[in-house]
Amino acid sequence: MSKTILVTGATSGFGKAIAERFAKEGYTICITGRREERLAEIKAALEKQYGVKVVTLTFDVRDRKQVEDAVSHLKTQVEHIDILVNNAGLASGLATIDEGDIDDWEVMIDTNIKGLLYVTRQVAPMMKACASGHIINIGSTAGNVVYKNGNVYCATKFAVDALTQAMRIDLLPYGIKATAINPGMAETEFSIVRFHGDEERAKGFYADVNALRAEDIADIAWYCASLPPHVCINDLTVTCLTQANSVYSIKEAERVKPA
Ligand code: NDP
Ligand code: 8X3
Repeated sequence: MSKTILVTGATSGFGKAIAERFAKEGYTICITGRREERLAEIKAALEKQYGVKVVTLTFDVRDRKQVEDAVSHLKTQVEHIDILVNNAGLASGLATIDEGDIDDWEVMIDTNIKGLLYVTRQVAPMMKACASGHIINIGSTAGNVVYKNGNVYCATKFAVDALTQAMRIDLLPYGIKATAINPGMAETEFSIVRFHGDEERAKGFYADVNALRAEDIADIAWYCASLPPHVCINDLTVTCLTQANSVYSIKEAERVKPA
């Protein structure tokens, strides 16, 4: 019987790449997001290319009832969830604490913290019942070190770090692994969303930094998931070569190239 992975926020970026990486390994794939058409396209592509079963669930992680209904439906489609990747998330805006848009703050807190909790609360009991499973939370370097204007987004990712630690403790007796993957700058739709659809500004953010790709994070998720049963990566921070942490980065042009 094939193993099953549930990836939230799989309509683009990391989530989409993680779904594809695990489809390549023969997993049954459950993908979620709000954009139904994209989920349908990804399902068709993965089924065609890898011959795996793909289940799509269209819901907003901020809506507790939608999350409960979606996971209830999922239970009729798959027997067990081996891996949950809590990936759905976003930054909205970049402003000082005295000028930030409170609506942006609500969206980030509701998605990155409460959404992650709603999904986990539904899936963790399924894993507990089988005394096995792996929860991979996508944190961020923003959850290691706060950067200027990052305030609330950083706070949500600090919360993801705390919750990953908490999950590892609470689920320890049941053999359930909890891993935080903390990426630095990666060129996905992330900055387009952060800058409220300003694609030029988003492009400028990644100019000449050779940022991480979604596929890099997918390979890392696969690495964490494919280790022997007794080995659990607790947290893993990854940046591109021109970034040291969430505060310090340079441009490719500033890097001394090997002779
Ligand atoms: P993308 O914008 O490309 O993908 C975000 C995904 O999250 C989409 O599939 C989106 O789906 C989903 N999503 C957002 N809000 C909701 C919601 N309310 N309900 C359901 N799904 C939602 O960005 P990334 O792939 O870069 O981001 C993925 C995760 O990685 C996020 O948690 C982000 O904070 C984190 N991260 C990103 C980094 C980066 O530099 N790119 C670095 C470190 C961490 P849809 O819109 O269809 O609902
Ligand atoms: C996303 C990375 O540095 O853009 O979590 O906040 S950063």
